Amino acid sequence: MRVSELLAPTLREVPAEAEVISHVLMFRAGLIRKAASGVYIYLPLGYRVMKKVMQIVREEMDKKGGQELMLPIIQPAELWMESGRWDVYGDELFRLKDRHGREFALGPTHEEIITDLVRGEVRSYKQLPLLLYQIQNKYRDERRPRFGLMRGREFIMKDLYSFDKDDASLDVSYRKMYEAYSRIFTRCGLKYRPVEADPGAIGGSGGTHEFMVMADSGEAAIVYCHNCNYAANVEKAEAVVTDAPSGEDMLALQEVSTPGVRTIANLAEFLNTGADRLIKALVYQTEVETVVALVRGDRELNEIKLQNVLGTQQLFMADERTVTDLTGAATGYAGPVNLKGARIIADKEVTLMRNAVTGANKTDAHLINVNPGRDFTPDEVVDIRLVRAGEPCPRCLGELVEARGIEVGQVFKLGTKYSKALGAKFLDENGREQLMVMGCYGIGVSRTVAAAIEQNHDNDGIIWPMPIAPYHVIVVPVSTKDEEQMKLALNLYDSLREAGIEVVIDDRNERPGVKFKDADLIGYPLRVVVGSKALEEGTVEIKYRRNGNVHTVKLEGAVQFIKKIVEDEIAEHTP
Ligand code: 9G3
Repeated sequence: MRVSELLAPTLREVPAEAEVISHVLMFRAGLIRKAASGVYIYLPLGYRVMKKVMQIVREEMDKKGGQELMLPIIQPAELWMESGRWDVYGDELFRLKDRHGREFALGPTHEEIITDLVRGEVRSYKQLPLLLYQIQNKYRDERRPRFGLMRGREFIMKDLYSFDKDDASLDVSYRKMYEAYSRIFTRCGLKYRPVEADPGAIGGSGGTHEFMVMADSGEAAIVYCHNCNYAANVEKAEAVVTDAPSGEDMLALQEVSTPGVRTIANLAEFLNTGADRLIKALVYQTEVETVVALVRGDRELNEIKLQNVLGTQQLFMADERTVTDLTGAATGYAGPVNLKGARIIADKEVTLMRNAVTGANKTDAHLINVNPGRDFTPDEVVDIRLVRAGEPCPRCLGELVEARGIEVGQVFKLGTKYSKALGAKFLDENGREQLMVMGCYGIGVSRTVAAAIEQNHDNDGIIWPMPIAPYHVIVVPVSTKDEEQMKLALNLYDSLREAGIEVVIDDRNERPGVKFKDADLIGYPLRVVVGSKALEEGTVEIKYRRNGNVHTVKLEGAVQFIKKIVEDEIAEHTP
């Protein structure tokens, strides 16, 4: 490809709304343009990268016995009503009507339609397991589309659904997908981690893992163990209680005046004690009740864990009015002692505390020498706190480390949630009717491309890993007006193409500095400069985008040299 003919409109300026570097760089490098909020055009270079990721995904899905099909984007509302999800997803579901007034959704995911297909076509255990997948646009009307391709309203997803005859067989399908995902992200040249995750609203029967591309800009916080292979999304990470119950004698409960002291930090300072001696009481509301969650003062509540304990759709911090109605005090003075009208959920650690401090349910007052069991009894004692770096690993008690990541894949065991709702059954070995056991497995293809950039860039632009680069090499003739030089450059370009290397030649009549800046911005892994030395000495300069290393190479050997680098780097990422 000649750069003079390529639609790759590079820009110096940064788009005003861009909040993350991948968005900035994809826009500036001419990979994408915005069509509407959260809806993007993939320009030729951007789409080449997408296609590479899709091809890797396709190969690994096929290797595991996945069968590619194509489901409709337009899905009848009736199926969503049958699963009960037509009303669950509210405004996030793009809805439309046809000319007859029939209702449809633009597919945000395809559990309903695939289950409908399989219930109609599969009768016998002999036809199972089935692994069916597609790579297709998905639609979700996000409240706030953000971060460019990271959270679009239209995005490319690979979604595979597994149908098995029992749980043991589901385990096999799940493991196959887990392995395939590991291979996919390795082959893309990305640093990633599979982590245990919270299944969230989709529910299901058991395990779920998320595949995280590691990047400091990532939205997801994870912890992993230094010692063993435990890794989890912090939403899910289990807290370990290593402390023994305190041996202190219980002192007499006492109210103290704490005027204007409402925060944990202020209270610890005011009483000259550690935050780990305080009990933090957080008032929450769900659609059915008010609850008070208790965690040690130096800990943070994990709202996801609390929501799972409560089993509710909604969870939000109570407003001032609710807090005042409940405690009879201003916010900042809630506590569990003599509190009526709310369920008290205590973190496990709280029950080990002795002579602790809590709010007195009275403005400007706290209680000291509060002892769980003596002064209050929680309705439930559970793990509801956030786990942080430095804490012990729940598997081996090694030390946990914190990191950030971008979720690019997820694997779920669904169990019979959808097969039950839609009646997807088969006849087993004994001729008895059974529900199919399902799994679902997603990869955000467009998000993977954005995540690759978040992980691989510098101040000058993108640094593509070789396996997903839009082209491997750019040939830059320094002076396009110099006919001899241009001829050598074009010869090299032709030879590279013939050798199966993906190459562009920057034949534009621009200053070399402009070409170099664009090459760095777009992030071709290799740049070959054909300058005066090509004629004088028969050499060209080959520069690695990733580390800036430069090699001067004889023209005759240049193709071999480049081919070796390209092949070695792809091989390096092939497990
Ligand atoms: C919806 C809307 C948004 C959604 C969903 C449904 C997320 C929804 C979860 C999944 C689970 C898996 C198959 C591939 C792997 C992930 N957002 N989810 O179900 F109607 Cl509007 O999509 N699906």
